[in-house]
Amino acid sequence: MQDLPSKYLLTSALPYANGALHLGHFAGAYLPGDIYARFLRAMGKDVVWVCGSDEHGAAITIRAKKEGISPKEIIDKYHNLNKESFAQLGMSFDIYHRTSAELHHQTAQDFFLHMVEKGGEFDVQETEQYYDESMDQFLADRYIKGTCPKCSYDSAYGDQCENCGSDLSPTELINPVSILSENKPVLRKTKHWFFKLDKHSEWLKAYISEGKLDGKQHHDPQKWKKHVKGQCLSWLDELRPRAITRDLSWGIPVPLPDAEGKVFYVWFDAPIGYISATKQWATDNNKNWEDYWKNEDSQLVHFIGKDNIVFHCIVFPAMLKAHGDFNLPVNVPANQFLNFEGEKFSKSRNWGIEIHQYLEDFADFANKEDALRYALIRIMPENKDSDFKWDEFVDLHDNELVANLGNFINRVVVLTNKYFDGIVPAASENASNAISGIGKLMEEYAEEISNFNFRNGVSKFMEISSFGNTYLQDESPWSLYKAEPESPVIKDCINNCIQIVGILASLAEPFLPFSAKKISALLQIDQISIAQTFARLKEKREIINSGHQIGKPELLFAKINDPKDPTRMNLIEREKAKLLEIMKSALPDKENIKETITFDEFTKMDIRTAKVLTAEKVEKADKLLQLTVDLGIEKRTVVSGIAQHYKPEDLIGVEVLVLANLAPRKIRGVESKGMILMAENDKGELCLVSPSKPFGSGWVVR
Ligand code: B3M
Ligand code: ZN
Repeated sequence: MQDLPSKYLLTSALPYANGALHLGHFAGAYLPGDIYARFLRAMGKDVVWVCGSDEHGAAITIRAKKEGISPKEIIDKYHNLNKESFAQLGMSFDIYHRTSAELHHQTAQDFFLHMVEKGGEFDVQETEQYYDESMDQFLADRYIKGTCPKCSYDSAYGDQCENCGSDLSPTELINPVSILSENKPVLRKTKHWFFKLDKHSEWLKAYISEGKLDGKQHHDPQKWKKHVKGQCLSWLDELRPRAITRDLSWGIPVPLPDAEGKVFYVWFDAPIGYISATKQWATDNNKNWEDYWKNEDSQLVHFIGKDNIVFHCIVFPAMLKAHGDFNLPVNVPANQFLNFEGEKFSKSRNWGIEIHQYLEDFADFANKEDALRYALIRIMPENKDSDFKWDEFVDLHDNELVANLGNFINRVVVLTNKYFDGIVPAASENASNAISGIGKLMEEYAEEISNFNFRNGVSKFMEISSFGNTYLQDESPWSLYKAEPESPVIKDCINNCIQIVGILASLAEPFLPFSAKKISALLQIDQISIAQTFARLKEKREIINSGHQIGKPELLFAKINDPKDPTRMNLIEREKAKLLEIMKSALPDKENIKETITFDEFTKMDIRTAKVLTAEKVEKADKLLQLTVDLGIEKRTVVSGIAQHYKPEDLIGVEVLVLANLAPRKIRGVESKGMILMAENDKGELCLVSPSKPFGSGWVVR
């Protein structure tokens, strides 16, 4: 493995303090940061990992209005809740700061003023902005909802469409309404500071695509995830000046005489929060924050979810460069999204589980922290979206953590106690050759983690445990023990196994810190750093010395699905039952069940399989697509109201079901002959009904 740099500044996205975090957030930006921070520290590196609450922005004031309390009450509540849940799951932040802190306000204002003094970075422009006359205030982008001009989704926000992910400005919305009053807002003139992002596009291109900065190689662009680079590159051609001020009362005041009543846009001050958090940490620990932000040897890495890529790879780097003297990120290993039991996490539908809820529901489950960490690492959405399922959570825990890792460690501890009263037997010379294969696995483990491939890293870790299990099984010291209890072969085997357990205790730290502690306690050793483990292996020294007394056998983990003790499985069943209730409550009510029809009535419908040949939008109709379908017997034109749910290009070649004998109708001037069958859920989403395997056109459905 390549030598790693020695100094790091790591950041994880500052969560908005307006709500609790769910498993998707946790797997996206925090667990990966923790794995990396713990790994680097255990490799002997100088690491500062900062995080904290993002306490400005319209989302917080909206929440406060809804709950009828002050923004301050909201941020205090969620700052504490999130901080506490993180601590319980072992997030090893060096500081969990908050952007309402005085130090942060000062830092953000100074940062801005320095940019103003340098000159050339801002344009002050008078623009027209939406104003809610009934509430007597300008509307932040988040306070305006309307129809997305790109995908026609009808609840897009003024800054972003959550359906198609497009970045919007409020005036682009079709039929905008104020969230505060539900009234139609009017346009009024106001003045704002625009950061001239477009001016930075040339060097940003070199930085993103080639990893070059100021003509020098800054980082290896090959090490950036494809989806991160892809998203950045698609942005770089369209950079425009961005307003970084807002007419709001909640936020950091813009410190200029002609900016009264204005605050910074939350995305201007939030990333500066990484800097203020580092400053606070440095003050608390007698360190110099600039060593981490300005020293060329310090590596800046941002852990985030994919919805924050643009801000961390383009906007914030441009701010840092415009300010001058700051390091830019060497990598932004953003994750994609985690879904929950096949669907997006949804607060309004109560779909998903928040981390504090998990901790409460599973309070009596001894291994709840590492069980969750393990499952989330194994399915981490590193390069594409993934899905959390309770059944898989149980499988990963029982079949891997318990059956592989727990089982191996338990067997070794039991045998050492049984054969040697718990004292590690001395091995003969060269005995360790039998397990030398582990060195390679360890190298691969470290390589994968340093490249942010945590799924692969944890698999390598489990391979070491499998290696141990196989080795122990192959040696089967119990067969020899009956005939020859003093045999050196048994001593070699047990010594080797103890070394492997020692390695596992050390290497578990980034992924399973709670188990790492427990295993070390079982071995009666102080936790050994990963760097130490590598060093001892290289010097051919034992990880755990012969003659050392280990502890008595004690089960590390218990299976969740244990017929003899259903307590843990009951917890899972309870979670699944909750979901079932949510699904049931979303189904159309019984009154909507239609009256009984006869079989003859049913057979009047001529339903057939068909293939979509062409699809295009119908002019001036948001919801309609005009399709040509191959019905086997003939080709037909059908107009279908699915434009908000399917892109035309995604429909080509799809097999669908068509009600072929529906009387033709003219829709928007187009004659539609037949109807495409679809299912509709409680959110009004439409889904095509298709044959479950490629089936061909024209076959009758009955
Ligand atoms: N609070 C957005 C989010 O939680 C934002 C991140 C700020 S990181 C500087 O998605
Ligand atoms: Zn959209």
